[in-house]
Amino acid sequence: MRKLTQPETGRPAVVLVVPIFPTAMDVLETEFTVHRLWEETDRDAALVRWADEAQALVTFANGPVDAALMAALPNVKIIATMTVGVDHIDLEAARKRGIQVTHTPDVLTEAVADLAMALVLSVARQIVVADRFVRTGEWSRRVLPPVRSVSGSHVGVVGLGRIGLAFARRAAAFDMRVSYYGPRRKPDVGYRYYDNLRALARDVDYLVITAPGGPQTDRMIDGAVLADLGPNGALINVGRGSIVDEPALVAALVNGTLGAAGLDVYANEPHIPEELCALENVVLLPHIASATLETRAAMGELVVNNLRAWFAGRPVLTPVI
Ligand code: 8YV
Repeated sequence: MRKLTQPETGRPAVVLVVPIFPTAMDVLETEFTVHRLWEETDRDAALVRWADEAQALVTFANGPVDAALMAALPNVKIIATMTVGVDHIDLEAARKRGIQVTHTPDVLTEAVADLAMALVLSVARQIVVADRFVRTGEWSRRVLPPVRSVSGSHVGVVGLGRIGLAFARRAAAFDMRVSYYGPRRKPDVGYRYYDNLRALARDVDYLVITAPGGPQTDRMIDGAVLADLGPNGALINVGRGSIVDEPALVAALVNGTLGAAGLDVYANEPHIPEELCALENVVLLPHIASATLETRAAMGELVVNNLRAWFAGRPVLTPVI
């Protein structure tokens, strides 16, 4: 067991920044002394109280871990996030402090890819609009005009990583033509590679973002890319809101220079630009791509297993750094 300082219980102390999956929290409670940061009204005072004993931080997409939080808990040696994305963690600060960071890749790949496909279908076949059409009784007055087919259309994947590949498999099964853009061509991948994002946007009907957030992808989908995607194109984002220039996206949707969008992620969650709510051509989801019971349970288990490994002196299962 790695021990620095331990609370009176003899169990290592873990600070939970925000809630994670309930069963994972239950397991943590049985094996660790758990402090719940989000429940503290005086956060600074709580951090001072826990400063000596806290050895681990556990978090989720909505729980940023910045340099100040790490400095306030100087004995923290591992940060375990229940996400694959790590843009909410200051990795540079963690590196400088020699803090191990773990995340939860793989276990969420299929659920996120499912939701990306669901967004493509919802946007293309106007599922939400059609549902409203039925509920409001509009059906008895008129028929809903037909839309373009999904099968036979061309989809561009931005970031052909684990999730991008899982999405591409689904798209191919729907008889979509699949191309992709990313920092490099992937060997052994049958999809067409574009080394130019704007060229891809020009050629496709759907641009699906599965790339990670962070400085490398920050606002890479800008007004020019959206204009290239055009009035018949749709943007789907299950990556991170930071990848898209959100004001440019809103403007393009409002002006009709972009056809449609299906969004699970936003620049400043849970706040979204008000204009989006008034638009019929967007489907808006509250960052739920990984939110299936099976997936969240697996993500929670991986968080716990990473902590167990670290405290037992074994290599962690899914390190970031
Ligand atoms: C979210 C995700 O954590 O793993 C990630 O990086 O974005 C998701 O799993 C989740 O959907 C809640 O925000």
